[in-house]
Amino acid sequence: MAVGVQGDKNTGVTDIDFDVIIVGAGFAGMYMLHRIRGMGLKSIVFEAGSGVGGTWFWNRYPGARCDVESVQYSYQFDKELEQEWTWSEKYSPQPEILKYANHVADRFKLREDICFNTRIKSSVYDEDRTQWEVTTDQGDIYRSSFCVFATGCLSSFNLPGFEGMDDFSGASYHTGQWPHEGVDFSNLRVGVIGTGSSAIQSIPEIAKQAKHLTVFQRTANYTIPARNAKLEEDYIRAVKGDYAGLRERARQKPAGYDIPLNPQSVLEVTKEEFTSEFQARWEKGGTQFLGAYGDLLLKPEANEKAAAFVKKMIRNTVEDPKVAELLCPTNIIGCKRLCVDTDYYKTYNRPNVKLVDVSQIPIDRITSSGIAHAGIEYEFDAIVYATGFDAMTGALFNIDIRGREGRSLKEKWNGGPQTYLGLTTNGFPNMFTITGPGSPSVLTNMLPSIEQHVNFISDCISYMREHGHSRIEPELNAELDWGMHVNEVADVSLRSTCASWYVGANVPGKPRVFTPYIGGFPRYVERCESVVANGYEGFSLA
Ligand code: N01
Repeated sequence: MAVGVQGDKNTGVTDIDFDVIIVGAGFAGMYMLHRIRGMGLKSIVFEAGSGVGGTWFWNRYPGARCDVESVQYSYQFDKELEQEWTWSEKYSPQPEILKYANHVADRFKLREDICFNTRIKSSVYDEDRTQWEVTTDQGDIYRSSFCVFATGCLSSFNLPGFEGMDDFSGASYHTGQWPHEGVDFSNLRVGVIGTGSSAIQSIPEIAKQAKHLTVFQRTANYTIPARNAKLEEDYIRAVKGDYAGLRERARQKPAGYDIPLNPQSVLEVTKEEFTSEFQARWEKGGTQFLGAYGDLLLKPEANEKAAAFVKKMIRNTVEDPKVAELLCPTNIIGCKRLCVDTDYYKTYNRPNVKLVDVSQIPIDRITSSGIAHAGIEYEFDAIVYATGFDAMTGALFNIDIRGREGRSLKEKWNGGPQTYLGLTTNGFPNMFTITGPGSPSVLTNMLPSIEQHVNFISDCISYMREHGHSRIEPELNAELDWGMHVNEVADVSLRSTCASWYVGANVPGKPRVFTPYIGGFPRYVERCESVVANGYEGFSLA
């Protein structure tokens, strides 16, 4: 199957010694580079793609857009940048977000220190030199005092090993590795495997083009209408007039995202009241639906009220009752990531769209002409794998990372990731992960979470220089305590109770651990600030 973007492999870099090597030129790597350069240090970014943008560089499938409102899914470190950039829609489409990433790269002249089309193969800590030795896919070796992995949480795509995939004579695509030139599905018979966020965004768009579309669903997902819209000038003016206030309000919210949250219990109000609240939030659209009541993700009986409302909306929308039932999820709403869509359920009323349930009998195999399932062979011209990612650890494990005494990160994390604050791990000195496992990351608005991590790392490096330290590493006890805390808070939430990618359930053989920190952005920031205020408590500095 042909995926990926090829490009010029020549790095063109002549120096080999850096203060900081950064891996990845998405939003995390770009801001990291900007901060490090601002400190007068020498840094370089290695990026596998031919351009900046990370997630937004690779995920170009039809209908791709962010489901966090754009005015909040943006950098806040530079006030002029905030004022000069104007978002066109409530949820901007992928090309606009990529344009923003490119604008930032140009505005801060980042490209000159980014080495594109270069994948890092290994990163090994050299104890004698107290340096990281980083090797590229061209065999070039670079060294640095610090190594920062800005490799993304959802960047290593997951392609289930269906038998016969290479036999298919048509075209194959993965939503996370979409061809840059786009795909024309006109007059084609298309099969889509998966019904997560990427599928739910792309299915309505593919259905409009394709001659026929068949969707293979293993688990039905909850999705809320986006109600996307062009942003009015008055709204933009108001946001730009009070960006500081918006950012501050967002910082106080658990997801670092300013949406209306009602702390009340749904179990304390009447059916009329909660139905009207759910209806209002359904009409408003987006993930704020789950903010309707404070206990929706804490108590199954509370969750059931919201789930029942969405199922009623599905049954009201989908004309064929059998298809409607198949689309009604049976699990907790919000346990798997809540999706946001435009016309997803309505798409199943189209005569050219068919839903196939693969929950009881798995897909048998891919054949030369399509997909075989339960004794039927479906014929396709194109297959779209919307099968997600090896989340949180996949991109890190694609690199052979070795710390003290040659210990491999993959081996250390064999039973699940172990980190201190999701930023560092014992045995791997001077190494940082941005939005790593054990940090709020994917449960928050990624942009403020990225900025908070980059600021922590930059301030830490400054502190070390000011105090004559050249080495930092988290203490094992601090790491174990943090791990216990991450697990404790996860156990309180219903989010940890189903087979989602949050617990690694989508990748066979992956340890089942709830990976992100669910204690909330404000609590996490407070903890990081207290660590710093106590002279980098939990870290050993030398
Ligand atoms: O991936 P997913 P995604 N046979 O893992 C199915 C973010 N995101 O790319 O649920 C049959 O959610 C799998 O089935 P099941 C967001 O955080 C954000 O859609 O495992 N089916 C599932 O239906 C999101 O959560 C945005 O039973 C198989 C699907 O493939 C995350 O990225 C947009 C299968 C994978 O869904 C990942 O989303 C897009 C098999 N063998 C993504 N293996 C926005 O901001 C897997 N599946 C809007």
